[in-house]
Order: sequence, then structure tokens, then C-alpha cells
Amino acid sequence: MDETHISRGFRSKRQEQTPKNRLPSGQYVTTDFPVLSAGPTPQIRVADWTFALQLNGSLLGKWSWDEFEALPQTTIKTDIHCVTRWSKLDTTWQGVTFDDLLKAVGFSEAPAPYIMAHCDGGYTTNVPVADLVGGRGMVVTRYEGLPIAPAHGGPARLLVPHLYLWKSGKWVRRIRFMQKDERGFWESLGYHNYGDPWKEQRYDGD
Ligand SMILES: Nc1nc2c(c(=O)[nH]1)N[C@H]1C(S)=C(S)[C@@H](COP(=O)(O)O)O[C@H]1N2
Ligand SMILES: [Mo]
Repeated sequence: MDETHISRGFRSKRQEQTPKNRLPSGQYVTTDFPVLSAGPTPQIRVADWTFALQLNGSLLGKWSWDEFEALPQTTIKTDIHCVTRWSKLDTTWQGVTFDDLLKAVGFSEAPAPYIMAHCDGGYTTNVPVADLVGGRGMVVTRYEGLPIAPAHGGPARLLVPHLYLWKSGKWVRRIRFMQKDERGFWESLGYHNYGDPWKEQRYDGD
């Protein structure tokens, strides 16, 4: 049996076996990893990379690459869902949970109910803190055990897998706490403010 035959058989079998309750409505399963970026891929050297947590213009914490790598590491396997309708099952990511970031700056709970993620290139996205705590959000630095490719957000991206993937800002450099919710890049351009794939919250008003 040739390899193409095996992999094709494997793929269709796998799609058949995808439980309905694992795929939000309007989504299909893909085995490749499309790249969706609103602008060019920035080339970021880890030697120049820093990551910061901010509140009202003041710095809560800032890490160099080596300092960030020394934070507690968590690995998760999760499905991801893009608003353009592809879903990818069982992706494995490693990085630092939002909970561990808070702990690292001495907070037992978040100082405000919303955050804006600020990314290299100017992309922004807003997320409620409730969707990041309890292990639900991370800043990840490895995909399938390897450094994340630049096109997919390397060296570090936000990962909020239970929301549409536009919330998972690539090249994240700064998370800013906000007392009042503000809209990020796509949220200001007609996409849903929250983006729950299980409720098909694709566009404003869904
Ligand atoms: N900085 C940044 N992050 C981003 C984007 C972007 O354009 N810039 N696109 C978002 C969108 S719309 C999606 S669907 C995912 C795509 O991630 P991927 O390219 O790794 O598949 O990244 C999100 N994060
Ligand atoms: Mo997207």
C-alpha cells in the first residue's frame, strides 16, 4: 500500500470519527494549518523580545525571553476554531498560563475585568479576564514541541482556544488590563466582541 493511500484513508476515517459535539456548527476539520494575518509577519529576535503586563499605564511586570522561559510551563492539547470555518483538532501548545503570569507579578486575582492584547505590527484583540483565568488562556511559545513558526505567531502568541482564533493574538508583546471593555482590531471592524464558536458569534449582532 502506498503512503498517499494510507494517509488519505486515515484522514477520511478520522473525519468520520470526529464526534459532532467536538465541531462547532459551520466549521470543518482541516489537517493543514492555514495562516491568517492582517499584515506582514514580523521577524522578531528573541534577544530583542520582551513581554509586559500593564495596568492603567503602569507596568505590573516585564520579562525578557530567558525570564519568560523560566516561568512555570504548561502544555495543553486543544482544538482551535477559526471564524473562516476551519477547525484543527488536537493541537499541542506549550507556554505560560495567564494564572501563572498573574502569580509571577504577585496577584492572587486579576486587577481588572478585561484585557487588551497588543501585538507587534499593531494588531489588538480584547478578551474578558474570566476567559483567561482557570487555565483557559495562555501565552504560548511552542507548537507541537517546537518553537512557533513566525507566521503562526512566533516567538509568542496568545492562545484562547475556546474562542474564535482571532482572539489568539500572534506576536503578543503586551497585555493591558482594562476596567472597561474596549474593542480590538477585528472587533472594531464588525466581528463579534466575544466570539464564542459554540454560539457562532462570528459578526457583531450574531
Ligand atoms: N498579530 C496578529 N494576530 C492574529 C492575527 C493577525 O492578523 N495579527 N490574525 C488572527 C486571526 S483572524 C486568526 S484566524 C489567527 C490565525 O492564526 P494562524 O495564522 O496561526 O492560523 O490569528 C489571529 N491572530
Ligand atoms: Mo481569523
